Amino acid sequence: MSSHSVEDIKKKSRALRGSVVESLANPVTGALFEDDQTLIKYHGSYQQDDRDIREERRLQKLEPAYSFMIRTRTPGGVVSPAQWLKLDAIATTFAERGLRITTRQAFQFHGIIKHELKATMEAINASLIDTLAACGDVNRNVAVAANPLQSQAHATVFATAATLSEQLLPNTRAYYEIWLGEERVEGGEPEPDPIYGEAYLPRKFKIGFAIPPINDVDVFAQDLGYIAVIEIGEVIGYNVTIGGGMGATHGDAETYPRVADVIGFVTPDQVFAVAVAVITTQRDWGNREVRKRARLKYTIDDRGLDNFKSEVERRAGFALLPARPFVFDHNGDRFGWVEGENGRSHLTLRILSGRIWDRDGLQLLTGLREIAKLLDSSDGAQFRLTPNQNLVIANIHPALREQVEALVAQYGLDTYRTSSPTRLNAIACVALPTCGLAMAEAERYLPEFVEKFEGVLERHGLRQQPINLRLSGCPNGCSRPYLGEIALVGKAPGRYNLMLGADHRGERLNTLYRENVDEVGILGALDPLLERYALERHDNEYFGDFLLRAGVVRDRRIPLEVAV
Ligand code: SRM
Ligand code: SF4
Repeated sequence: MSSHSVEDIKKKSRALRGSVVESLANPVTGALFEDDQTLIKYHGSYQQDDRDIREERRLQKLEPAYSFMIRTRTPGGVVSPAQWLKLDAIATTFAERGLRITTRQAFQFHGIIKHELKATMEAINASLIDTLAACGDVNRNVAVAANPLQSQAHATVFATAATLSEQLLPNTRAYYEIWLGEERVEGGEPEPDPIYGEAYLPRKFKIGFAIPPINDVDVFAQDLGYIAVIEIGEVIGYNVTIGGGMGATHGDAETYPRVADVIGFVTPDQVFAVAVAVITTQRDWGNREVRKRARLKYTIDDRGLDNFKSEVERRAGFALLPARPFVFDHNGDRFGWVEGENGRSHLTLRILSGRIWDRDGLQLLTGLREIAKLLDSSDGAQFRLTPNQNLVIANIHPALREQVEALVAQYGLDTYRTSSPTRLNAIACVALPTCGLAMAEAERYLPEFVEKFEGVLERHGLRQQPINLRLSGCPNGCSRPYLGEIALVGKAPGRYNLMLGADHRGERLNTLYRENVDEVGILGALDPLLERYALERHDNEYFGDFLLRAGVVRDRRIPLEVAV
């Protein structure tokens, strides 16, 4: 869809109302009217169809099997056990594919049919979680380091992020009217929106808070990032990053992934002002003519980083201080039990591709339900989604630890104990069958690919070496593949671009190594490189860093065209 039409739809929408109510009431089709398909994103939902049966239905002259995906706005991915139980019940009642943890710490429900959309939205809101602005050209779910180690810092950073998420919501009542039956003031004008205006942002906008030394949020992939600076256990402020982003289009050098730039330091009380300054500058300067060039990263490259930063400082009304030193050591998760500073235990579980369901011999949904029931009455216990699609059960009272451990073992939730490090941190986006943009499999292919890849690692004595592996079904990059030491980016069914050589800290992009290759081609390309790595690597040298040192890839920290 061209920028023009999306821009028109937004402006004419009367603050995101459009004709969603009429679309929902239309009994003739399982779809919404076209413009409402755009607007519903701002309410946290996407219209999709089951691509596995698209062709079959076409031949039968049936409309596609339309259904809806709903995404929650859950800053930092934190919910209580009681909320977990409600979300589980919603997934069981209305959705088809269980609960899905996303790479931005949201829950997704897939396969909800149109006439149950309102009931599902009501049920989500009844759990005190909403879906407003989870998608669309607005600030999305705010990601926060899931870090279970520094409990105090996490609590502070989480609170800041949750407040910011609230402050940056669009100022419309449309959501409450359409889904929750709020009465519209008769003849009322659409609410003015001081941050977004009537056309919202040119494109989606993403914020992440990192707590070094773990870069689990991939802060350099965010439009706006805050890197917590902690002194003697206190968060004294944040280094600010701008202009990260992953999305690209095959064969279009105008689009590319980009790592963010660090532009300075702010104190905690300046977090909101700097966010509003960055967002409104992007609102006013961003490209509304060419949608593919509308992300903040392109605005910065087109207008110049220094220029953009000066405008942000002008709008914020203060100058950013010089950035403070920071060090990241990795962008994955830390699995198993850790003791928090708060006397509580935290357990990080591996959830393959974030998919939680009872299927294929798994009982993940049931197991986590039992754990949630156990923790429901324990004060402070939390379920925390990680940006790597995993799950932290946080703040477990010492008296309950053994029972949690027993349930984890009973329901097979302890795969973190036996999985190879590469399998543990591998990420795959959803892709087929629900994603309308997928060109190849990702989530459904990950287990098979990892197994074969582990075989290659084994042959070279590298099974215990953590290698950061990411699969995306298309170049949009929802698994942040361009920050993977190894990434497969979907090109066509069974075929991928093989990208290599990012670092382990999420600071350096990878490079295209083989184009449009199948599994044999991928494993065949990796085999000799892993052989060399096994023989030639320095102590503690990661695979991506080795590939750079060995000249197999080049440093793409400065954005270049995606070499396709
Ligand atoms: Fe994404 C579009 C899934 C994180 C970049 N993404 C989509 C859609 C909605 C497809 C569509 O537009 O029709 C996918 C729905 C699939 C499905 O069936 O569920 C989808 N994106 C996801 C999730 C669920 C992947 C996952 O497996 O976890 C993640 C949901 C995050 C959330 O909770 O909000 C998800 N998407 C990301 C990320 C990673 C991140 O944000 O940290 C990126 C790369 C970072 C970035 O934005 O630059 C990402 N998604 C995209 C893009 C490319 C944007 C661009 O700048 O070009 C699209 C396509 C678009 O917007 O046109 C996209
Ligand atoms: Fe879909 Fe592409 Fe995102 Fe994967 S990367 S979920 S295939 S849009």
